[in-house]
Amino acid sequence: MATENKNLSEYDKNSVPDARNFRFGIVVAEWNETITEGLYNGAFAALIENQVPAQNIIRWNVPGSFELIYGAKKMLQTQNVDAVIVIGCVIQGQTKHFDFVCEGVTQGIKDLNVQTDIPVIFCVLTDNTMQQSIDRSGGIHGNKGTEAAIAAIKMAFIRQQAS
Ligand code: DLZ
Repeated sequence: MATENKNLSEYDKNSVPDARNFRFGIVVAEWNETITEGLYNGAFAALIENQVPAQNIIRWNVPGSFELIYGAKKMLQTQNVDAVIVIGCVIQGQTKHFDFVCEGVTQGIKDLNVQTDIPVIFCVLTDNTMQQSIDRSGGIHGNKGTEAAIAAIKMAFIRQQAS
């Protein structure tokens, strides 16, 4: 439930800041598309539920999770957003590719958070099986996209208050 924004030191962790004037970018990987669409739908619905106008939500697609870094960087540079959410799903296979993609995207998004002023929220599932990803993208373990959207609102608010 959105409440009137207070300053940072008064903030209650259980409430979600007023998000109606924020703009969000969402970068979505096309690999494991059924999962990333579920995560996107959860994130989009949570932003709308918190009064973010639909036209303030900018979605871009990229091929795979590794490309989320570049997609987020260009989103930050060109779209005047208050926070970016990156959405991907990497599932363990027979080769070491899983480790390289997970390591690359995690470090890349971390670097963006260190180097730029706009928060980038990490919504990349790194699971052993497809079922684990199904369970976390709108299944029995909820939707990590929803959690990412709430994190994005909170971080946009922190940036605004700390500017
Ligand atoms: C190549 C690859 C593999 C094997 N697995 C996944 C995956 O599970 N999830 C994902 O998002 N992307 C995967 N990719 C694609 C890489 O992220 C990337 O798109 C390619 O290596 C091209 O840079």
